[in-house]
Amino acid sequence: MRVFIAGIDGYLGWPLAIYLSAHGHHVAGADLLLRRKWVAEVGGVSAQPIASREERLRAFEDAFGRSLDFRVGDLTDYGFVKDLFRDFQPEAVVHLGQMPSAPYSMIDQAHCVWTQQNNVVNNLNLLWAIQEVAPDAHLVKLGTMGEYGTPNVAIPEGFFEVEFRGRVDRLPFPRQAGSWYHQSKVHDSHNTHFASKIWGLRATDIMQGVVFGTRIYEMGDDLRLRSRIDFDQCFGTAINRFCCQAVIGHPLTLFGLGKQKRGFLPLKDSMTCLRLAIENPPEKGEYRVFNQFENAYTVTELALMVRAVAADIGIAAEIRQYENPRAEMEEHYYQPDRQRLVDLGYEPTGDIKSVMKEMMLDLLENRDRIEAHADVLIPDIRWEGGRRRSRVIG
Ligand code: USQ
Repeated sequence: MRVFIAGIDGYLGWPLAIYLSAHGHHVAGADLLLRRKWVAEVGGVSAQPIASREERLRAFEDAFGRSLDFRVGDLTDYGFVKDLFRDFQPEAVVHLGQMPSAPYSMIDQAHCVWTQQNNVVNNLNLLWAIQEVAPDAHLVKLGTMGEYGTPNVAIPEGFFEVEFRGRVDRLPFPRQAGSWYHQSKVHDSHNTHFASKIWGLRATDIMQGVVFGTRIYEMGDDLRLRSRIDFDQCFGTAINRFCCQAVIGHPLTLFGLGKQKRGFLPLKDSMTCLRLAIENPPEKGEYRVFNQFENAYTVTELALMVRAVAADIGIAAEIRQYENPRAEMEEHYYQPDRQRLVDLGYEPTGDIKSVMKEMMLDLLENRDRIEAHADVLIPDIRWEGGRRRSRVIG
């Protein structure tokens, strides 16, 4: 299948290009290389060194014996997007090309507005380009489990049947985002749903949980194919940060009570799920929603697992509670469904400790890089506004 990846240079986009190519798909993509700039802006660095775009292209050619059409450009520039679609004629479009960090979107007015403008406009451009140039193409849009928030009832996959004043309907499940970034994804969901309805587009909106992992099998031993892994307060997500912290002997940073529960999934599960969505497109005019995660865990459960795995490889990791810089419920009900991908053949990894071990062994080789940037481990971006470093509370 001809698959276009928007955001092909990112944490998910680059592994997906390799993974889909290894599974026989014809891939092309675009990226403005902004992730590299954002991480530098917040003082971070990828714990694993990553190759430049040019080195990545050479490594791809060495691995697959063909060149990769990976263009540098801005998805908010409609002319750029339309030209790409005319040249490549995609059958599937995977949209991973957005600003993905909740804390980054909370820094100040400029970061909030930029995040929403960039994310909402570039998704609209992809929708328009599909409708004008490739109307049969299937949009696989990366949303987030965080769109739902943490309601005190079970979370279905996008829609639920509701009875109100004696009448019944199937309606979108309420979205209650927890950051300006998550809110941008809610806008995207509404726009994508609307576009499917009026233009008859096919779309899968992926409500993905928090991804972790340093590599996928298909990267082999070529270090130029490796993905980035961030550990700063903005682009480092919980398990990735905990593993980086463990290997340098920094306490694992639990925010607040640490009883916040989220869906998590290894990088390789994310790749499998995206492939299943791509290879099983919906009918024209169908907008469907998949909840995509391996399992739900509290952050304390994860920190304890990281500590246990660290102990197995001879590292004594300490867990500490820090003031929570975010406005979020620290103890809550959480029961999201995850059936539609299983119905398509997804088999959740199960043993996530083995993934954590693989990560820590990879990260041990790059301890110096993490140590040199350890000051980005303690958060200071606050949801109530302004900046103040979180103190230890327990
Ligand atoms: N947390 C800690 N300590 C840390 C980092 C995070 O306790 O050092 C806690 C946070 O308070 C939060 C939870 O872990 O309750 C998850 O935080 P995160 O930074 O791992 O993930 P989040 O900000 O929710 O965002 C990430 C990705 C985003 C994606 C989202 C999926 O950055 O792109 O949309 O995960 S979800 O969380 O399901 O919305």
